[in-house]
Order: sequence, then structure tokens, then C-alpha cells
Amino acid sequence: MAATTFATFLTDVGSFYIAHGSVQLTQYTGADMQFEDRLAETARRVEVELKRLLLSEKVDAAPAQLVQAMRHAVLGGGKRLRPFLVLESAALFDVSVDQALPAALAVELIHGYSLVHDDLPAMDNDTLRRGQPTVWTQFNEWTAILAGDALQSLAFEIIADSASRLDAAVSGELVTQLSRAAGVRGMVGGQALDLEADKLGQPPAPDVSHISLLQAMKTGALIRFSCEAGAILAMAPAPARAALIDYGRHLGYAFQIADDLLDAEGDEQLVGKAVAKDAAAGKATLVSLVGLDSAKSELRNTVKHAKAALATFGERAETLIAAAEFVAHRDR
Ligand code: GRG
Repeated sequence: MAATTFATFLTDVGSFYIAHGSVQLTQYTGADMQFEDRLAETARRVEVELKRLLLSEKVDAAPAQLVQAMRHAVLGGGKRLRPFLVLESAALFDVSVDQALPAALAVELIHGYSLVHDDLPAMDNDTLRRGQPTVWTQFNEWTAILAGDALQSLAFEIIADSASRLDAAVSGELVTQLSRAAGVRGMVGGQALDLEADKLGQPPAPDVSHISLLQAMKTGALIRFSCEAGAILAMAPAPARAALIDYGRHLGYAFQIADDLLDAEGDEQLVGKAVAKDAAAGKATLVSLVGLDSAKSELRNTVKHAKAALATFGERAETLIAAAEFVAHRDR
């Protein structure tokens, strides 16, 4: 089925699928689909599945405003890059979309929760996210805190609850690695380092290695997990898993440099959130520490390393190679 036809098909069946939850998603059809079409197709699939999840029995006895806030947080926006990486890394080993979906949705739920909490007044105090009011501005602070909490729990529930699709050892390993990536040694720890620097002025003079560590934890860990997930799902041999971890680390770093560049040079309308915040807040980023030109050169180098890590997969990795270019050159 061609990409555009499939898009129309998904839109048409969306409400049926949400209501009945019984339409099977088709597999990717070929390597000829352009990268951005492929990413957009995954975004549509993820949207349909997240809608279904947030109408399912898993939330149906929950307070209505809490569920509305969860829906506001995760539906109707976002590039869905992390689920895309899960599905594409899984595709390297011929793991089906059906098997990879719980991990793909789980990582997007964790990402959604992190954005809701990051936007809170106590953290980044943002009012705009994905071109929409942030959850705390649309609802209130306590609803935003609870919606984030609930999204995080739901993420782990859907992996743990996927016994019909996944081997128990696989779901156990996914839960272990996702919780590590999201927790104190990963995203939450990185956010703590970021807030310490921002609000307490610690360390007093952050250097490149401190910023790189902070970013590898804060944004890199979830991206790295998304790339590793395919190898976990396939129970792939250690060298293949290590190659995906290496790719994921470099991709996460490239993503963050690109994010800093977007903050420094991006267009608020396109990015969908406030820009030029880092400089206004006097925040240390790679761009502020080494300057725009050196940051761009570091980005090119990092993309090169990310691509090189995939050499062992040959042509099968062409979509992940294109993902590295996309991450580096995105405008939103
Ligand atoms: C609150 C525990 C906790 C953690 C927050 C991820 C994060 C940690 C904060 C987000 C702050 C931020 C904007 C970081 C820059 C990188 C980033 C995560 C950008 C948003 O991710 P995209 O571009 O967003 O994938 P979409 O909207 O496409 O999903």
C-alpha cells in the first residue's frame, strides 16, 4: 500500500479502530519510502494507538479531568521520534510492528510525562508546547503533576501487560532498561543536574564535560534506549546490541546539540515552543560554551560517528542512517 493511500486509510479507519481496537496495523511495505514519509506514517500509527490506549479499560475508571490532561499531553503533536527509533531498530531484526508497539508507546508516554513535568512552574515554567498551551496552563499544576505521574505508570504497565506479544524475559529486560533510562541514572538524574545548575548555580562554572554528561542523561538516555529496544526485542547477539547502543548514544548527543542550535537560531512558530530561552537565562549549553561554529562542527562529527556505528547492519540500516541526518538538520 503506498504511503499516501495508507495515510488516508488510517484517517478513515481511525475512529473504527479506536472504538473496536481490532484492526491490525500493516507492516512497513518497503525501503523505497522516503524518510520523512516513513516518520510521518509512524507518527500516525502512534497517534492512533495512543488514542486507543487513552480510551481503553486501562483508564476508563479514572477521573475525567486527569484522563483529559493525559490526552492533552500526548495526543495531537510531536515528531514521535522515539517510537520511530524503537520500530526501526526492531525492523533491523525483522521484529514485527505488533511486537515492538508496546515498547514504542511506552517510551513516548515517558517522553510525554517528562515534557509535562519539565513545563511546570517549578521547573522550566513554560506555557507553550507543540504549539499548544502546556498541560499546567490548560488545566492546573496539580493535574499536570498527576497526569505526568499517571503517564509514567502507564508506560510500564503496557510493557508488563504484553505477555501475549512478548516473551517474559524480553518484557523484563525492556522494563529494566527503560526504568534505568528514565530514572536517577538517566533522564531524572540529568534533569536534577540541569536544575541544580539553573537554580542553584552548581557547578559555578559548568564545562563541556559537565554539560555533555547532563545532556546524555537528560535527553540522551531515552533516545539510546529507543535504539537499543530493537535488539532487546529480537534477543540479538551482544555485538549487534552494542552497535545500537553506540548509535543511540551518538544520536542522543546529536539531538541535543541540534536542540541547542534550534534554541539559538530557530523559529518559534516552527519549533512550537519558546526559543532563545537559554541565552536569556544565561544557561550554559554547548553553544554558549564553544560558540555556534564549533557546536555545528561537533554536530557533524557526532552524526558521522552515529552512522559509523551502524556499519555492521549494512544497507538494512539506511533508515536509521537517514534518522541521524534528520535529527541533526531538523527545524522543529
Ligand atoms: C521532568 C524528569 C523530568 C525530565 C525532563 C526531557 C526533559 C527532561 C526535559 C525537556 C526539556 C527539553 C525541551 C529538552 C530538550 C530536548 C527535548 C527533550 C526536546 C523535546 O523532544 P522532541 O523534539 O519533542 O522529540 P516532540 O514534541 O517532537 O516529541
